[in-house]
Amino acid sequence: MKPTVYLPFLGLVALTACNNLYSPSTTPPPPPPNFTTFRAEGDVITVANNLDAFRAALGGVLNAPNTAPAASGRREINWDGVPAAVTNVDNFPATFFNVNSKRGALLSTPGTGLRVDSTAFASVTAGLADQFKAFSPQKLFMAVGSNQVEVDFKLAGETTNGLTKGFGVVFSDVDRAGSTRIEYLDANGVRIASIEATAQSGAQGFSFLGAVFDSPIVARVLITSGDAALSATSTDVSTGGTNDLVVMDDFVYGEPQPLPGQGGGPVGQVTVGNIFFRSAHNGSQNPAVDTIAAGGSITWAWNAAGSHSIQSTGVPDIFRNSVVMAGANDTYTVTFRNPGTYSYQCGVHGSAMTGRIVVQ
Ligand SMILES: [Cu+2]
Repeated sequence: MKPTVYLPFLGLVALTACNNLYSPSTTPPPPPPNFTTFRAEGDVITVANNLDAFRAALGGVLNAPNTAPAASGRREINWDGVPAAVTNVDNFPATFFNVNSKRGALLSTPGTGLRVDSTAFASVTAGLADQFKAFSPQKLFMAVGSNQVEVDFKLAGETTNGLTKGFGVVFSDVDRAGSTRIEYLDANGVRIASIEATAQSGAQGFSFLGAVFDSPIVARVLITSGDAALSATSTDVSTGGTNDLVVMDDFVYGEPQPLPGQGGGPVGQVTVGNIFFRSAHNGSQNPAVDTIAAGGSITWAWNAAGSHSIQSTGVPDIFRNSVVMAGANDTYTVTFRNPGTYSYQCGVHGSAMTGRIVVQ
């Protein structure tokens, strides 16, 4: 299926030109960002083709779990590697995919929990045994006590907020157009897109839904998966119930990037704040992770008054410590001649304030 490109501001521009609704001195609001919607429904092959086009639009490669934040590429979650101890239970950890398996996605729900299920949710109620199929066998995902899940993006494995270029989900058993949608919010919480899945067709019943923007601007997505939560008495509209029950399989999204102002600075600059070290170059924070060439320097610059120091932890390599400084404009510079990995912390705040320098 060909992606549909939306240019939502064009209609308003045309209207303004025809009717002169606005005086010339009025500053128009910024146009909503352009995005490309990817949508497909049907069997595995149809949906996989659309998903591949979505991956290509994100660009780059699949970045493996637990690898450091990357400048490009994507992350994926298919639920299948989730340990047995947190499968088929109603309290799947919301932080699992940025702490246990670092992929930059924090989950939450207005419901009572999250569930990764290996029985296609027959473990919730036997009546669902034939309802849902797995796109990537065999585990599926759903909120508990709600049909909504939120995903907040972080730099992979870090606490720093991240922005993704696009996000998509493979849904199982969308029977009703409009029951299932993804809303995209920017870093200010402004909703910049809302797209709906089309109803599935055929025996396998998969729907893919995703959007790719021109640049990384999505801080959060809200997923509405069907009309209702699953429960022990759930019946889908396809078997005489009143609600369209829908669950989720694969999540695919662009590698989360630093927010503007939290990265993009020169190589080797580290911001010292209260209480964090943050790479001015890539936005990583606690730990601030910077890579420089042998012979290059790191300069730490205080961005506010506050007592901190640069203390080498000697793991595995050691460099010279600073004294404790407290001025808003204090700086400290070290030149690294030998390749290695140099971890450090604040001598005042210890492990609450950390960084790492990779010298190549
Ligand atoms: Cu400190």
